[in-house]
Amino acid sequence: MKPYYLTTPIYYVNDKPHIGHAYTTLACDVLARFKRLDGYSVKFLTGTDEHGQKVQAAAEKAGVSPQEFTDTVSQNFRDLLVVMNFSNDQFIRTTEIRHYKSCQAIWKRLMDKGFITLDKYEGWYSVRDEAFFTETELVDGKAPTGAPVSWVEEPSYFFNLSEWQQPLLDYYEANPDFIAPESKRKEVISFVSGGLKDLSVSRTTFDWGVPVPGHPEHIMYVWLDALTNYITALDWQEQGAEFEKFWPADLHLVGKDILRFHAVYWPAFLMAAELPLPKRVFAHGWWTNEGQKISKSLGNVIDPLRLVDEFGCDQTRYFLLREVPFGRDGDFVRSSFIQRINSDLANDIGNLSQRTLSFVFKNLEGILPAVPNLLQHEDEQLLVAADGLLDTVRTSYDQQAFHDGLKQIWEVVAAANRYIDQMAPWALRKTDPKRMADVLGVLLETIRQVAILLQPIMPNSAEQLLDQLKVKSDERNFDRLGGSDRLIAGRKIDKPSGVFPRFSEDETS
Ligand code: ME8
Repeated sequence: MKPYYLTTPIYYVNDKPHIGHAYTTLACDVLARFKRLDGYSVKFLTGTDEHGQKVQAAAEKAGVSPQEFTDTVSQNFRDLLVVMNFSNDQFIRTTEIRHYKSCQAIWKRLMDKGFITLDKYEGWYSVRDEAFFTETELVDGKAPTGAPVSWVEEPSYFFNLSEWQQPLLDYYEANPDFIAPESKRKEVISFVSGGLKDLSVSRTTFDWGVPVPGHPEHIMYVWLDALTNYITALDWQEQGAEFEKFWPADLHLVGKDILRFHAVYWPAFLMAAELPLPKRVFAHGWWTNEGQKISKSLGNVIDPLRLVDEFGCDQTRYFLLREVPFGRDGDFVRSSFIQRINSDLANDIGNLSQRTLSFVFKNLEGILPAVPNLLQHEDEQLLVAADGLLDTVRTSYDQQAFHDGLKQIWEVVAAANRYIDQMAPWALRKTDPKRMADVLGVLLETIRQVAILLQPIMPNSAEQLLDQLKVKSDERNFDRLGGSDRLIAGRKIDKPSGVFPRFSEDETS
């Protein structure tokens, strides 16, 4: 089986999980599930970033040690995985001993090659971004993100990032798919073309982090520490078999605010350490809430646990990936969410499957009909569309264009709804029962393919649909799609029940 390794950012534990965390991990989860069903051996990594000044300050505020603090808060992120039905293969924490070893090993490599040297840092630092800024980068005395900055003067080790400008530009040019979407790729190229400064990679004014080997008064810069998680998880420092199998990563999925760290610093560290570079870094956009920037001070943070509680897990998963083209910023509008639940899910696919299955249950004694051998033009049209879905959806997902993949699936659902109205099996019941069974066979086969393809997005609902269609669990992989396989006739279904409930606002609340 071909390997496929994909990662989410590791999340800072200074805060509760919010929609941003759920969104990135969701996109990875969908891709991981898709690739598994498509015959890949997948490793899907997520975890928590537990060092740095920001986390240390949060622990102090909570009145506990950083370790106790991270033990507690990191759990919130693991809880989110369960609630959102994420299928990660590993959860890494940067406070694990093996991660310390891995960071120290990469540090030694860079140091031995002469790429890290001791000097003194004088400049601006934003704790919120855990990033350094030059005077000219500041906007009204703050970081470009609006975070406060403070003047820092301390001895520091520096990584010779400036020397990696040309190798990075050459790499971007030779690997046009390395950074996506295209607009973000252009931004990175223009940033790097403007020249790179050497990067301060150690701090001495706090101690919550990985000590620099041989100089424990220095703590490694949290981003060098954090980025290294992607190879720690494969036990690269112990020459683990997983490193051999899965590195370089196929995809690092990140939010747009942290693209620079993944598309500039990380590849430079890896080149310097003579390790292969990841194949692709994709930066998604940011959500606003009903038109407003999301911020704690505005009190409009979107809690993914509440969304799942109110609207359902699969509904939330579907909405987040369908509503906004992945890679662009998007606005969370409650009424649009409800609209999608009622229209795309309850009406389009929910009704299609419910009325087809009910009809079979009532009129064919619940025995699944076969897809006819001799197809009429309309049957063929619908089946050709269903058979073609895997290829088009795969192409979209490979570009992280989840919204496009879903649109294509819904075009087939719409075609099936038109087909049922046009063929009117209820009218054929008396006049031509053989044709009625054929029509139902074509419909059920279309629903089967749609349900198999929807497993990565809505695992529970797709499972229920496939259960109702009596598709066995070993018949749900993508090698069963595309016309090579058909619905197995003759199996007896149970009385169907609706899989996609309507959502109505509780008038009393
Ligand atoms: O950056 N909409 O951790 P983090 C969409 N530890 N995404 C959003 C968002 C919004 N409104 N707000 C935040 C870190 N995000 C580092 C990563 S990786 C080696 C280290 C996204 O907890 C944001 O883009 O701050 C980022 O991907 C994630 O949520 C928050 O990460």
